[in-house]
Amino acid sequence: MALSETQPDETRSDQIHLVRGACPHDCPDTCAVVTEVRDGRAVRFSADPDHPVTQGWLCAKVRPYLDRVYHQDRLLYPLRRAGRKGEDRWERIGWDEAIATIADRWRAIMATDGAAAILPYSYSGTLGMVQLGVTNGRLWNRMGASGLERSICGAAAELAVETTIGGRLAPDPTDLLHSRLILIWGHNPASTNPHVMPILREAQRRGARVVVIDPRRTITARSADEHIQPRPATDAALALGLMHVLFAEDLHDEPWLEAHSIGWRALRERALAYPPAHVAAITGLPAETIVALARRYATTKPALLKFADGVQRHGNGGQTARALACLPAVVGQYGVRGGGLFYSMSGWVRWDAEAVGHASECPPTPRAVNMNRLGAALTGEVSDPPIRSLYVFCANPVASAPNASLTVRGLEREDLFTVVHDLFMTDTARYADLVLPATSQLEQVDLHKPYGHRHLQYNHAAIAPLGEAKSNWDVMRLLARALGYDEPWLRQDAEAVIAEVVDATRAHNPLLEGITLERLRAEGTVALRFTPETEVPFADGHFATPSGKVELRCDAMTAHGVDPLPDYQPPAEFAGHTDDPAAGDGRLVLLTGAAHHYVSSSLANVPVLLAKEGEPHVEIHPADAAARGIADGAEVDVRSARGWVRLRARLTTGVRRGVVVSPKGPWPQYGAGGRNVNWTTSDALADLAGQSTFHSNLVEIAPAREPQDA
Ligand SMILES: Nc1nc2c(c(=O)[nH]1)N[C@H]1C(S)=C(S)[C@@H](COP(=O)(O)OP(=O)(O)OC[C@H]3O[C@@H](n4cnc5c(=O)[nH]c(N)nc54)[C@H](O)[C@@H]3O)O[C@H]1N2
Ligand SMILES: Nc1nc2c(c(=O)[nH]1)N[C@H]1C(S)=C(S)[C@@H](COP(=O)(O)OP(=O)(O)OC[C@H]3O[C@@H](n4cnc5c(=O)[nH]c(N)nc54)[C@H](O)[C@@H]3O)O[C@H]1N2
Ligand code: SF4
Ligand SMILES: [Mo]
Repeated sequence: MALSETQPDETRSDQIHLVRGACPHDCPDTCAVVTEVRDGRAVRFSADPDHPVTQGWLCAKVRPYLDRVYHQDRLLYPLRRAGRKGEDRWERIGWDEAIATIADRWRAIMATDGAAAILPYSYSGTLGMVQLGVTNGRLWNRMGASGLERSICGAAAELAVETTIGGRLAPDPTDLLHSRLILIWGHNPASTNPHVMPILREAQRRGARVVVIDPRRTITARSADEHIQPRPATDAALALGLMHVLFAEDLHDEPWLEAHSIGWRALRERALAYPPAHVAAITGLPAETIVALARRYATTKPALLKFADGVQRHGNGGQTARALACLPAVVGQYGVRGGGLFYSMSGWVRWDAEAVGHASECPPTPRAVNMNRLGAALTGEVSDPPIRSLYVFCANPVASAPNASLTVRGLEREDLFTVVHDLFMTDTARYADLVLPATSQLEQVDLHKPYGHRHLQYNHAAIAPLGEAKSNWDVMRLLARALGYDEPWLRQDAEAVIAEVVDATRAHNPLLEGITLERLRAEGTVALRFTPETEVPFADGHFATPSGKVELRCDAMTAHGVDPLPDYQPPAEFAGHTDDPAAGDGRLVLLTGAAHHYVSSSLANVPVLLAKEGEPHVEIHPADAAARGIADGAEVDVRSARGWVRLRARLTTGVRRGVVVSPKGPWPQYGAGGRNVNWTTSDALADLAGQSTFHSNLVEIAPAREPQDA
């Protein structure tokens, strides 16, 4: 069987073929995958053996992907609510009725309140350009619906990195092989960016030192050469402490700073306020550790700093990301192969915004609602007009957004018309008036632009849609027609959309030279056109900031209400908090990062993955557990100012004292009392970009009490 045959033909039942695709999940690796199809059914799902990053293997969570595609709980037909909201009683209806119902309700809402009363809510069920990007744009723009501030994940770091160095431009992952020192800062690639791990291992074999900075001994930390465990949300202080040592010991790269940055003297002055002893008191690290790390960072080059979004999901996440993005400049590591910053690739190719959304042909977006405030928005924070209809796709906010009890209260509103388009009856879908069945990646066409490597990945449909499932974009096209919009860009099929967006983007981005729909379809994986001059980011010394330099002092921050110099302020949630067991109030900081076997709440209903991940749990240090009378394996109630969740305690010395860890993702409907950890997390916004603050979460933990009280 050759890989050449990429188009299934459902009319013939005797065919066996291999179909190229892309993993759609929110993961930087965007693996190239191959589906083996027999008689119209996918029988094997595996990694492309020839892809330079995928390297022939898939992560533990996506390996059993056919269990998701053919899951017995797949939604196959549109459903209409037949009971109370949340009661999970449904009746089957046809697509014609579903689409007509939505169009009628929306027309009525638009007539009385305007389209601003309709809120589309989506995030990262798939990262495809068509099924997420275009679906998130065109119809809503045409209607003039409310926009969504997409700030649940990494908004603060995205803005901080862009304003500091001019773009989210990371090196090729294989450039890590040139690094001598790699700082993995508040990031857990063994779970969240797995295909970088073999490269890290090889770099270590070649003599590189890997240092992980994380309050938890993650899988990544276990194989590092050094693991540093600061208090949560103190990373900006740690970074400024490193700068203090670098400047004080004359280890900074002054000629580089002079030539390529602005504001380094002001930054030096700021760093003066962070001597090691002071930073030790803030971070809970020995002063010697801070001094040693600074010296190593300055003298072991090339030195690379790699972080992702977990570390900035705190009240001070914006300034944390600013401080981290400044560090490579202080030691002159931007533009050096194997050095610099590895945050994200998203800036190399930015899809032509007009081709994606056609906004210039549409009414202006009336307002943007911060997705972290969904519960608040639905219960009164957003008015004039209030939100009357919510359309959710590629997202599961009851499971994944903060302060879930408020989200649920909003979704329970009888006057709110909610539509959820998903593959499964998620906890969010249970509160819908209409539930629409979505296709899986094997049943839809899309194009992917990874944020962790420098190729484009085309996804062919491998099988026909299950039941009556429809793709996101196909539903948008049906709704557009029902609403009477006849623009050609609301009618194109997915391939025509891809051709339009790729062509428009190629016109202003030489990295896409020679890349067309035809090539993408035929080759599946297409490398961006880097040249020796462009392959190392910033090698030309140019930064696409207003000054053309690294903006250590970044005046753009002022407009965002943030100090133009990085600084350390504890998150508001932690005001007055101490983790000193003798002096504190006994509350602990709860971190809720990635689960190894799920992607957010996606995949957290696949039996084999549920078994591997185990019961929803919380890791706690044995000393903290003993002080609360908690034994290993005991049920505990975890309670914050927002609410509580019941979890199973796992005692481990792998977490810092004062810190507890419960991975995100478990479905509330499988949890005790129908809850997950987001019943405790905060919907307060961070210092920058309306960022979520999941990890700035103080909780009390005690042995579970019966009966459970609210
Ligand atoms: N397996 C798996 N992979 C995923 C996901 C998933 O759910 N599961 N989610 C995907 C998504 S949506 C994203 S955004 C990325 C996120 O990718 P990562 O950022 O790598 O993942 P997180 O687990 O969110 O956070 C990383 C680490 O930050 C640590 N951390 C939290 N607070 C602090 C702090 O204040 N200081 C320091 N130094 N460390 C801190 C946590 O202990 C955690 O180990 O992963 C993606 N990949
Ligand atoms: N406590 C805590 N919570 C967190 C975080 C944290 O660190 N701690 N991290 C946050 C982060 S980083 C992120 S990115 C968010 C992610 O939050 P969400 O974007 O809400 O991600 P999921 O919970 O995985 O929900 C995605 C849904 O999309 C559906 N889906 C998948 N493909 C398709 C498709 O093609 N069409 C349609 N219509 N649906 C599809 C899936 O079945 C799934 O139900 O979670 C956040 N939640
Ligand atoms: S989740 Fe990430 S590592 Fe796993 S298959 Fe998908 S892209 Fe690859
Ligand atoms: Mo995310």
